[in-house]
Amino acid sequence: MDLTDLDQHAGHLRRRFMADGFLSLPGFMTAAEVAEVNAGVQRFIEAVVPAMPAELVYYEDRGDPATLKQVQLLHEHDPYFRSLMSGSRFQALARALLGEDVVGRNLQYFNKPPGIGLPTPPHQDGRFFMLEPCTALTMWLALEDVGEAQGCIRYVRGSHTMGMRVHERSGVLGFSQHIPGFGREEDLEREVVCPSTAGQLLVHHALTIHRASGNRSPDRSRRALGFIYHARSARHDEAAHAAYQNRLATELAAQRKI
Ligand SMILES: O=C(O)CCC(=O)C(=O)O
Repeated sequence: MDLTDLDQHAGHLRRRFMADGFLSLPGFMTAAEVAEVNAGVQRFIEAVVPAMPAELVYYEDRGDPATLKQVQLLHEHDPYFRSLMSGSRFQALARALLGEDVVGRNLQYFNKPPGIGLPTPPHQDGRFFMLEPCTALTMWLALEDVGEAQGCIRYVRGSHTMGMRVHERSGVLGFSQHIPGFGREEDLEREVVCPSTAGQLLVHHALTIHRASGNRSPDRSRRALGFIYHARSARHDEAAHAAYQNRLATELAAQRKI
């Protein structure tokens, strides 16, 4: 999808996004574009990750670099990822969907390594954002084909209209909070399973409940990039956010998880 397509379809995409709380755009990137992003990710993992602070890099097993599961703030550590975040099609889409100018907050790498990648617990991203109002979204770009066996994303359709659910500590590295009451009938019957092909973009509102299974495949990874944008008019409580991140990093270090 290029910027002209985006301009043409912006109204329709925004209506669907606001109604369902998520959007799925197969072929958002071509195979050649995804290959370029994958090369950028590989270079980043080899050249940049080793020098990054431990609280930005998570492994399923921190003694084994092959089990890398998450990296935060790629755009703050590398010009290529900065250019994907700002002045890009991703940013233009975020602006079109939120209906106003946006601020790029985080560009993350997600993986679920074969066989050991853990489930993503049910949560609403807005719980971590410290934003008022919670006008924000996350884009999830599939860097390879992701089926149910690898733990594709699942969204609860319409959950963004029902407010913030109670969250509590999950104990899962990378997803610090979860919704303990998830699994009611209305959660499960509205849940949409979203297998994706490489280059497909999923977008969800910051209040949309989502989760994913673990990676049961013995030999296929499950790599993706996550882009977080919020509306420029939303107030971000920088101090509360930094305090939460610091507390979390201290706990994770004490538990020897990072
Ligand atoms: O990749 C995943 O399983 C979860 C991603 C996620 O929670 C997000 O992008 O908000």
